[in-house]
Amino acid sequence: MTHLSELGWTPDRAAELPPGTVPGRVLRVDRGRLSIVTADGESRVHPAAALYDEDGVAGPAVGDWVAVRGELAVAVLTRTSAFVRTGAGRTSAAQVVAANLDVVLVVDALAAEARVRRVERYLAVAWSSGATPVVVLTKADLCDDVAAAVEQVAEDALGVEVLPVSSVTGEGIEAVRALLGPGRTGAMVGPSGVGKSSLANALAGRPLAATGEIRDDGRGRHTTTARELHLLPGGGLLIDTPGMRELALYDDLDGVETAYADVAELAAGCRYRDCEHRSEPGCAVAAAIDDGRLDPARFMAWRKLQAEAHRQLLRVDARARAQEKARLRSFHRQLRTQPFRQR
Ligand SMILES: Nc1nc2c(ncn2[C@@H]2O[C@H](COP(=O)(O)OP(=O)(O)OP(=O)(O)O)[C@@H](O)[C@H]2O)c(=O)[nH]1
Ligand SMILES: [Mg+2]
Ligand SMILES: [Zn+2]
Repeated sequence: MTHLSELGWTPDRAAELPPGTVPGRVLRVDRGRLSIVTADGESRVHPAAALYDEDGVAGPAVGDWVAVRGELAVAVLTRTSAFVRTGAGRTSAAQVVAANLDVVLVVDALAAEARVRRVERYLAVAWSSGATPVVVLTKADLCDDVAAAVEQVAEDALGVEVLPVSSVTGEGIEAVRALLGPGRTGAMVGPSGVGKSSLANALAGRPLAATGEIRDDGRGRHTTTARELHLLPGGGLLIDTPGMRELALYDDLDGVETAYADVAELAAGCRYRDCEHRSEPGCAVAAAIDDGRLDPARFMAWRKLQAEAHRQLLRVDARARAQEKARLRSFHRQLRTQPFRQR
């Protein structure tokens, strides 16, 4: 018998359970079958067809709580957070990568190039998940100057914890474990080959997941092929995901405004319609940051997503794109030099 709280269950979810059902947490989704864990242990169930919607985001995802009756999952309980990957084009649907997370571990390797830019994109999506993002920089054993690399990333990921780790030497593993106390759920997201599964194994102290070399021919082989929730010995829950080659961000401003409705609402209260929320008088966003109602890191993420959405809209217009690039450069320069008022 597993205590439900050990699976991350919170009593307030009980009100949503239809009569005659028990709660189960989704460990894995395979071709329409769900591997779940309930108080009685692990089993496989079928999801009721009614659980799926056109967008595909309502259907059960790894980390979801489902209401189970016999061998059928009859409802997906309201998510308290979700890491959602939006489609690359206008037509492709959004996808729930992992649900009901306390923390999103944005994983990248200290050995890789272009780290900051990559981490930035993942962080932007992580911020809209509703869970707390943390950056985990792996392969510290391969990096000559870990402190400098951490500092560089931390500068861009304002307000977000940045943890260097090595699954080989064990450096930093305890700090990650500390984020995943009993009943707390984390999901690892990041490119293929950065060491997500290796980190899962290091945290578990035993091989949970297959790991592998990535090929250098650019074709890229993904070692992990399915998202899966693992129960860690210390009581935490960890979702391992296959590397994402390309993390498409919102390609429309509406998506950004929906994910960041709180910031958008604040911005609507600024004195000037075209307020850039820098130092304009009557800026409601700056006021909210000052008195602690808005996390400055969330504000920064919103800004970056907005810039990204703009860029996506302009992708067919080369000239506009060049102009946009110049604007973005100065925008990022400003972000770095802006004397940010920390709480
Ligand atoms: N030196 C060193 N190598 C590591 C470390 N962590 C992982 N690796 C190596 O990096 C390679 C990829 O590791 P994986 O854990 O499979 O990477 P992944 O992020 O799970 O990759 P996908 O499943 O494809 O998304 C393997 O050869 C690992 O041995 C580390 O901390 N140090
Ligand atoms: Mg993997
Ligand atoms: Zn403003």
